[in-house]
Amino acid sequence: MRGEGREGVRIRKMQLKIVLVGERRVGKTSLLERYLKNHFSEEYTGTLGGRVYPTDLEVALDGDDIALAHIAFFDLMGEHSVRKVFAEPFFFGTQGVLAVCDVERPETLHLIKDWMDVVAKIAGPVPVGIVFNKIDRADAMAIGPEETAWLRKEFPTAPTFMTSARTGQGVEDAFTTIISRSVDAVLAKGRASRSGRVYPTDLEVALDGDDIALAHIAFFDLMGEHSVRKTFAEPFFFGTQGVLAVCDVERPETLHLIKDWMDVVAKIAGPVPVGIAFNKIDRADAMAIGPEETAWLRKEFPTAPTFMTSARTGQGVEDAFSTIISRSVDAILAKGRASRSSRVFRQRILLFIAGRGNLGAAKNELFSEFKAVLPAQIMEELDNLVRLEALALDPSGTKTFVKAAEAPGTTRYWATDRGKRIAESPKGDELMIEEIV
Ligand SMILES: Nc1nc2c(ncn2[C@@H]2O[C@H](COP(=O)(O)OP(=O)(O)OP(=O)(O)O)[C@@H](O)[C@H]2O)c(=O)[nH]1
Ligand SMILES: [Mg+2]
Repeated sequence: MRGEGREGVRIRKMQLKIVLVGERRVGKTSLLERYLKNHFSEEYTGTLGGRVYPTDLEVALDGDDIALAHIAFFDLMGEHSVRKVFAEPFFFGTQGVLAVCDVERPETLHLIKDWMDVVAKIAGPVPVGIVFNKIDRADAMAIGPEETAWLRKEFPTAPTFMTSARTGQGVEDAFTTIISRSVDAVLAKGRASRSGRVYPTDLEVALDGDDIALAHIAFFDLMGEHSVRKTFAEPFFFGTQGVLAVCDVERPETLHLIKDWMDVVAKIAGPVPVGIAFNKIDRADAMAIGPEETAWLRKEFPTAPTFMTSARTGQGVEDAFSTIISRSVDAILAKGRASRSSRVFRQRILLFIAGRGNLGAAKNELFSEFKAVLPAQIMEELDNLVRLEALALDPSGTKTFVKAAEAPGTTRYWATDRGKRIAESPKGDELMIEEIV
């Protein structure tokens, strides 16, 4: 089957945030461990704060189209006080939810509603799946017709799953369903925004020339507490695209401690633009930051712009924010340019292999042909070309898929008829991978 009016496969790349919510001890961490690592532990340690499990998945779409989803599963501690304090950084940008209860404890089902209310308030209406976990203990099953009726009333459209993280039963189904519903929701949103109905404009940023970026920006204001940072580092900083590190001119130690914050952010989000704000400069008489601190700063953060700000008078504030915003936008655009250059590289690989005719080319030969390119990148593009049906692992062009990273070095690739045609007269969009944001 083919997508309407279009020849060939389309690859659509996207990022997804899926959160697991529910009371303590219901089995959120266990379900993730089972799904991602096929592992189960009887022991209960409890999640301290939150963890993020990133994973890459290929999801089949209508026709032959494929979604390449980079999914971050957020596993949060099922603690009400924590949810109350950190709801915004936890749930902002959520695109799918698995709400988990424990069949042995009916109250954990009813409390799902509180979790969902908080998520919906911050992330809006997103796909939800309800998971009844621990069904291996069916003898202790405390969820009957009354609970089921309540559920249908409160969540009329949510699919339900009977799972056991212990035996694995139902786990795959729960995750696959919520992933595919979330992918559909993200694509539907993309279609809506292309048709101009949804306009996520919060800010316009001027770019080089007359271009304008419309940026939907979320500012995260986090508590400056080290114990909190330690416990919640992953859910707080995952996906960060820019940082404004703030110190207090009256307390020089707050400048030095910026380094600890930045180390944690960099570990989780990678290198992102940073700005450093020296705040409270209206109290310049109390200024405790001198040449020594400035020298240290230049050494530790050679490229970071600094700002003298006063939240009280407003001085420098606009400048600090607009600088960090425009640097973050630049960094994102640079990533986009990198993805265009991968398209060019994808084409070069195809040309090379098509040029080999019936001989095809082995993975190892490609590594030595494209020495300047990292093997990981070569393998990624080989996979993309197979997904796009321009290459095949068989001279007859039959579509089978083996990840290049898992195939031996002698594995050979051949150009398919479609691949040969594209190699002869590339039209540009045939090897395109659409990035959905
Ligand atoms: N029998 C059985 N036990 C399970 C199952 N899933 C989890 N458990 C056990 O239940 C306990 C709690 O599991 P966790 O995955 O840590 O629960 P959680 O929801 O992540 O808890 P918090 O992180 O504290 O919010 C552990 O002792 C698990 O071994 C299951 O399907 N069957
Ligand atoms: Mg847990």
